[in-house]
Amino acid sequence: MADYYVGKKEYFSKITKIKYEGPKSDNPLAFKYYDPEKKIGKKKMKDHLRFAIAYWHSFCADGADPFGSATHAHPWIIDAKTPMEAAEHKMDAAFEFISKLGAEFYCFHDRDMAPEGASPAESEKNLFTLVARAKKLQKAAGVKLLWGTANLFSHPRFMNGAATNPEFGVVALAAAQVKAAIDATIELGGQGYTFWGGREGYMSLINTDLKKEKDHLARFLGMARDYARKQGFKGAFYIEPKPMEPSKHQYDYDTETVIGFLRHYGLDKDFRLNIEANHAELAGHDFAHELETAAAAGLFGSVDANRGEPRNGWDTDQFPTSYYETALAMYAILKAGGFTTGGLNFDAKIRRNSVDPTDLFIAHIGGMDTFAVGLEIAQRIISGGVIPGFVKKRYSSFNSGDGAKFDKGELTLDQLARIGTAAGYGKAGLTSGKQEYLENILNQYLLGL
Ligand code: XLS
Ligand code: NI
Ligand code: NI
Repeated sequence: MADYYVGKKEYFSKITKIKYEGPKSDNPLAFKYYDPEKKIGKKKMKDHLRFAIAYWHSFCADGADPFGSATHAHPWIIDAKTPMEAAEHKMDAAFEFISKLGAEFYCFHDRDMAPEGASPAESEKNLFTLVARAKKLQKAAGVKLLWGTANLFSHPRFMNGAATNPEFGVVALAAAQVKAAIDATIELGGQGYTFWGGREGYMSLINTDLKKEKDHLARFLGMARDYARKQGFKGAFYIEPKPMEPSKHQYDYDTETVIGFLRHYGLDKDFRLNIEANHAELAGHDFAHELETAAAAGLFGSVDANRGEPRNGWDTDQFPTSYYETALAMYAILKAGGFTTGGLNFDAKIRRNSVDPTDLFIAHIGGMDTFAVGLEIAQRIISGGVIPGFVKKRYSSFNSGDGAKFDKGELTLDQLARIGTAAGYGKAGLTSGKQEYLENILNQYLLGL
């Protein structure tokens, strides 16, 4: 029996299961570093990394951009007679691809999977016809759902927002979509449900009631949470921060903003962060900064694994290629205890001019290898001990005596000041931060030395 799924027609017929061949392999269709069964610390690589494929970029996006039409002629669209038939073929292609690649998970928007109908009821019917099919294909292909979501940004009716729309009627239509997408996620055994606030923000303050819109967003999220829990959903809810694009300003600007928002509205028990590398960059942060910030608040959840282009100010959604970036990201993730419900979702797309049929495989292989290397380096940072040991020692004056009392909140400002005055200036504070030394060590780990 083949170790992958093929439907009525084989869409990637020149490709079979992608295997690990090791760093010396010159086969572009093999993993060089991602060895799923290899143990890193206590877990296998595949269980640390929990790779997911993004349905929208890989099977729906066609290479079109604001300056030119589609360049990717997907065979699963061309050979279909109706939108529903196209959706079925696309699903076959998706599960064939995911299982040949050996990714364990996928993520989808409602409209990626099923076309919108003439009414909300027809849209829901379309979705559930395809969800029933996806349920069978998940089983046949050995693939699971990491998270589901609703597309509340593509259709013109959402041009002024979804949950934050100034018209109540649009908010209600957004609810109909989210309710169905939650039901679909539950039906497919999804481990999470994501909210990316595509158009939940503003283009201009001059026509916007900012407070009302933020209140409405929180109200809507709370309602979605209550509904899903009532239906028995035990998974995680994620908010995916992004500072801008398509809006000028989005309310889920960055991790710190989202943490404040969740706490302000009492949503922090159920919602966690889904952090995207490219969005971190757009907000002026390092990817690892966003991960550590979420972890520090106990709200780290999942990752949209991609990269930006530092010279462009938009969401280029490229496949990750930097070991340095994935090493620091995986270090942050390991320190946070690793993934539970989350994983590494490739919210990334091949370039408009990447038109060879193998390019989609090669892009994902590169992304998976880049994260596998990042994981290896992160594990070296931890087991090498120098870097975490340095950080521990750097704060060791808070381990005992008055330092420990301060940490526990047992000192008043008056007492603290008296300790400082009594100790005098001496050499206080003149200790090296050793940044260059630690950076050199990190570079040694990067080369595996
Ligand atoms: C867009 C977002 C989107 C979410 C899912 O920038 O990254 O793809 O991940 O709605
Ligand atoms: Ni994303
Ligand atoms: Ni994005």
